[in-house]
Amino acid sequence: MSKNLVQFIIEEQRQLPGANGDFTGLLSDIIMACKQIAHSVNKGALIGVLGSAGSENIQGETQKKLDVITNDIFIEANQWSGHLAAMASEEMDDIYPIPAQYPKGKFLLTFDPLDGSSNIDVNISVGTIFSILRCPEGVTNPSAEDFLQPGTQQICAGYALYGPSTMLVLTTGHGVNGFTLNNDIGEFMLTHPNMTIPADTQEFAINMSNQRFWEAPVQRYVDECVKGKTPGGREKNFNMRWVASMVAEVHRILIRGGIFMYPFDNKEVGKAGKLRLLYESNPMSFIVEQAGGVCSTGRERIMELKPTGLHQRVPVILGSKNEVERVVGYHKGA
Ligand code: AHM
Ligand code: MG
Repeated sequence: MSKNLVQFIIEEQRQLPGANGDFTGLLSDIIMACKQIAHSVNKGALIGVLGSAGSENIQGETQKKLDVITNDIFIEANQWSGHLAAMASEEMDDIYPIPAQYPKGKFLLTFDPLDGSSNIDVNISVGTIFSILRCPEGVTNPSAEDFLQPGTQQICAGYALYGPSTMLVLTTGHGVNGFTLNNDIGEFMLTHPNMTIPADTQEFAINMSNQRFWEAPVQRYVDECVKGKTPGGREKNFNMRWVASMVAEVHRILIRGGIFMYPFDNKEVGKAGKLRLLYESNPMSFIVEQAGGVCSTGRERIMELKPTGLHQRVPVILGSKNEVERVVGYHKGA
């Protein structure tokens, strides 16, 4: 029988010098939160969780009921056990310090509790993204500043995908492994060991309705993909997908390769793209790089960016190495 996720993490932790059960404990809480979210997402209209919450988050986006519910689930599951010093989420303006009645731990957690939530009312895949950082040495009451660490400092990143089956995909910096939720026994089982992204691909993902707002290098790349062998001058023809759920797009790329872009655009002044660095782009970059892919803004490696704000947005170009490097090359030449 294959391993379950907790067994896998315990075995991985045994390899790390000086590690204690803290990290395994934290991951168990995150796993529990993802199972609860899977349950709510799966029951949908039966338990009245679809539709708008009638509120807005700090990004000015209308929150769905499930955005709020899943944020609460993540907080409830992770605040009590003494592993965390604070949390930050797409759905909260400021950081969430661990309340005084609970012990404080040495980790910081960032998350997007329901990524792709515009899909929820139409019953299309959504996900949860999370990233674990160390709380800086000597800090017991972290501030937002303490979260502004480059992605290279992440010690773990993962996502849960609520699709036809529920999956959890994880890296601690030793490759990427995928687990499928067996609902009969309530455990995530290792089903996709050592996930790797092929270096070449014939599939691209981008929201084409933003085309007029892109910069010249992305215009050129997508134009060539669309035109393929003739008249595009590429050695192959391309296929396109857009799920509008980054978790689903990254998962597809981990399974069969591809390139995903939410690039710089000039749609709204002061918003460089759409995806947020700390709880979307960095964790996905950690996973994709660990699977052999590449992640860039077009100009810089995403994980080397020094964050400037909790909800900072960055352009994202990620996936199969040879295609991402081609787009980066077009930026250099521009
Ligand atoms: P969200 O976290 O508010 O759901 O937004 C992030 C999502 C990504 O999952 C997806 O790639 C992108 O937004 C889709 O954006 P668009 O609707 O502009 O195509
Ligand atoms: Mg999101």
